[in-house]
Amino acid sequence: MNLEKIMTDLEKKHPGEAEYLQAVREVLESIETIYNENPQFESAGIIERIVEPDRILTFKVPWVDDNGKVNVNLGYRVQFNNAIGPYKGGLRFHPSVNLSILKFLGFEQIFKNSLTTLPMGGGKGGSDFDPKGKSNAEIMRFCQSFMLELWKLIGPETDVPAGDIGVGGREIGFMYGMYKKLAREHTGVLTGKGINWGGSLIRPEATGFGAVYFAQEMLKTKGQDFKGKVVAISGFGNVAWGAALKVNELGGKVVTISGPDGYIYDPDGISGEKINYLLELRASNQDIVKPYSYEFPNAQFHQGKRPWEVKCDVALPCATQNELGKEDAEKLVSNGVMCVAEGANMPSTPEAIETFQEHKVMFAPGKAVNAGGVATSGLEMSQNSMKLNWSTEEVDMRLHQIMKNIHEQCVKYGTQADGYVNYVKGANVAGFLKVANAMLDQGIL
Ligand code: NDP
Ligand code: 2IT
Repeated sequence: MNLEKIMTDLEKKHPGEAEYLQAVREVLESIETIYNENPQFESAGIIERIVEPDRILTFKVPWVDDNGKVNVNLGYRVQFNNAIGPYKGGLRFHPSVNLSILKFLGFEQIFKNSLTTLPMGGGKGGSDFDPKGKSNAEIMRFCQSFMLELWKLIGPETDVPAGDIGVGGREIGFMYGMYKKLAREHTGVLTGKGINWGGSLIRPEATGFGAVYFAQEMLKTKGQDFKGKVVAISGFGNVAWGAALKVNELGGKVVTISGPDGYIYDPDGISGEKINYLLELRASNQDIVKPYSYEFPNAQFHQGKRPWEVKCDVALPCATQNELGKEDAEKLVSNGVMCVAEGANMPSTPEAIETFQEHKVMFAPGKAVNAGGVATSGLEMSQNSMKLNWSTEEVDMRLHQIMKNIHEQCVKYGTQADGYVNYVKGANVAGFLKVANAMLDQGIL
């Protein structure tokens, strides 16, 4: 593989798609050796085929706001690769959404879904719609208009979207309702559904729970656990919430949460009633970080800053891509961080990852750590197919087992001669091999 040539060609073909190119480079760097050892991959053009999505669908989403004004947003679905199962991946509603971001997320999803051991291909979609400050009725009208186009492109055996930033249970409900009306079918076409109409127990918590189960396995390799550990978390959305709950349950202390405007440091720990209070704030569509510091006076709000300057044992970035840079990584290292596990997708920059690896800090990438979300989506699909509901214990047990299994795969393919586990390499190689072999079996498509 001539990595630099592949990257130069891709940059020419897709100029300015920084996040997509960043994600591709990381995977190619990890798999270079194994790719070169298996010439059948090269002769089947696996790299050239896997880096381009099967198709990208874009559409207009017109909707009327509460003042009667007509608004137009862009809608997308990137169907990246379906070698091992139907396209599967979330929908993101955020003003920053563009093709580069959705292509990076769809590309990552291929390998993440492969790691789960479940039959799911990779895809992603969303819109540049900003849910912040919108009324419930506006959210509903937007979701309905979005689905009016999307429904033709998806299906329970074709492409199964779910949530991501800005898309939670409420949005999935509105979109599912519209799909059902148009398709005249009650099927598992979306995951993250409500518990009374086809959803799975534990799906809301799954990404955060899974991330902490994974970090628990990392700590175990050093004979450690979460008891008494100080944990810095960024964001306070779906993933951060689940992670905070599980860290508390395992005896750790969560001292930070963050939003786009800054972070909260709460030395007393963020648990119990404080988490319920945060959920109330979130439901009201407000910024949540600043009001928290008014309610709990021991907590400090640091405007415009990121939580990575706080002394912690474990860091769980759970907000968004490229939110942890080289300087942040250096700060964490100098403060003695032991383990960094990515709840979000690609939150650490390549320079930050290099810093952790140079200092032999345990570091694991989003595609391994946060795979519990999509894995539990896969379990929701299984329950929908069987028309059965599993208990909380059953889903949680399967999720826990899947996370342990992903950890084992990372250790298998990522352990270096000095014993340090390169989880980035491990996750990329394990995820890639399964998909590449499936592509070999199925011919040039
Ligand atoms: P949510 O919308 O529930 O929460 C996102 C959180 O990140 C919020 O606290 C939000 O703050 C903050 N945030 C968003 N954009 C920015 C930004 N530009 N700068 C700083 N903070 C920001 O999303 P999720 O929790 O679902 O997703 C978080 C991450 O986890 C994403 O990377 C997503 O791709 C990934 N992920 C999600 C999964 C899921 O099942 N939901 C599964 C696997 C990965 P505020 O609300 O105040 O704007
Ligand atoms: O990034 C992700 O894995 C998700 N947003 C969840 C995708 C899913 O289909 O559950």
